[in-house]
Amino acid sequence: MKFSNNFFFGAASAAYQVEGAIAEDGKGATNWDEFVKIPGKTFEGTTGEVAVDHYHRYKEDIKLMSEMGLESYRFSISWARIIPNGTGEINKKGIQFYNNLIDECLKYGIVPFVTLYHWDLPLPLEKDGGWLNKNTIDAFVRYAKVCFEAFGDRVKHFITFNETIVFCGMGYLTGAHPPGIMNDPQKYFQATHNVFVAHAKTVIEYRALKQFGEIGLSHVFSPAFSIDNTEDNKYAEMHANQFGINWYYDPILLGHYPTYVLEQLDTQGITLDITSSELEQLQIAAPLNDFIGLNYYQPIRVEKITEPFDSIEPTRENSTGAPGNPSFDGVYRTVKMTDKRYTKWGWEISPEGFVSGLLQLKRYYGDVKIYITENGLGDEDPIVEGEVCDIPRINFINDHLVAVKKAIDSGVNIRGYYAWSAIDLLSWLNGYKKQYGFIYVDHADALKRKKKSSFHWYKNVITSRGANLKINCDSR
Ligand code: BGP
Repeated sequence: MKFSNNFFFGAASAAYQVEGAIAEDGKGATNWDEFVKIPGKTFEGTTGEVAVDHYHRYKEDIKLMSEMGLESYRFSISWARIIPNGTGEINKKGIQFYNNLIDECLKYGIVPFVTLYHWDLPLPLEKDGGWLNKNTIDAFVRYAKVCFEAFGDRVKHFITFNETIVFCGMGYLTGAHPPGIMNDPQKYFQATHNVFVAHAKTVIEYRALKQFGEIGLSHVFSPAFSIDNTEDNKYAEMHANQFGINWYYDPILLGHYPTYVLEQLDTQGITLDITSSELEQLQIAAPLNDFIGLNYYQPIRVEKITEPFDSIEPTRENSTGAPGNPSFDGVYRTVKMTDKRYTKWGWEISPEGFVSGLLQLKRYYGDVKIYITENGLGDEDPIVEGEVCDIPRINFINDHLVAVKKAIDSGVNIRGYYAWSAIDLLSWLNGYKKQYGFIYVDHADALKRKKKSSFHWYKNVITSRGANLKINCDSR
């Protein structure tokens, strides 16, 4: 159970969830700064105003990460810190902040892995139509270029977008994320297409700059499995994977859309504004893309809907990953199974589903380079005699790292693992109650940092390159 020396053991975060300082040093407002003001949108009305104050405490945080032995830190850049209104002037103080953060990582030999878009869109762009407005594509490409030129000498790993399916799905189908629109598949698919084009144009731009680093994007990886072997439910599995995996991965890795989904959209009367030059950009960019990032939390179990059903009003709870929802087109629903294990938030715990999904991905896309850019357990960590004893997180990450190793041994080209998250942070909709970090943040005591049990455990994993992982954990 040893991982090779060129495999990154990392951990991740995102600007809005850790930084705070939302209006400091010239930063512009974002879609999220506005959205969280709407009553009922987030748990107890939590906002990113302070978050865990990483903006001011990044030195302390990076030092702790280095004590943990972290090899790479995945964080995102807030577009509105770099270009406050999204398209206009560049904010020198924003550039300075990320220069400092990057340099701090490098000081300790931690490789910075940078996400350019982890959901916080400059507010003026959202007001002008956000990802439905094709001007946002060009604005993003310019912002990306500014980042490449400012940071590319030291940052050699860039992720363009984080989880298109989530910010577009929650933005235009369930309304749980900005811009808060519900049940509008037309807008949802158009937004995803515009994001893919923005990715493609950015990859082409990156190559032209000859920075000799890597670029890719991170997708949710939630492989669908039928609840049984009936023909109907197997069909539901295929349909769910076409819409949840192929629609997202094909345009990036193969440079075109899956025919099945295009035909389905046609029958559903969804017509997208896709130009031939955009399709050409997708094709040109696909072979220039270096890797795909996978954010794996859980698989989905699906069954075909055969009877008419009452649609479920989306709530914060049911739109954030717990099973029970019909698909937007009413073809299948996700199912909670009695023989599976679930987290307190109802997310299935399935390292075996991870391995099966990875093997399927390899069969479909071949030898593509993969980073696991997120994986972790959201929990309310127990505090025993002042110590944060997050044993369930240790078990979760242990079992998923074992799954990653199994997949590598079966020929899947995985080059790194980033636990979500390095430090406790703001969950978009679940506030501070749902914790993911190796480092605890005490909200009752001036945001003091404290090492959890998992901190010491992960340090050992990294030092031993996985030799301390427990392999026989099937009985959990
Ligand atoms: C992913 C996001 C992360 C993070 C994680 C956990 O989809 O990329 O930013 O939030 O999910 O989600 P949650 O906080 O809802 O449990």
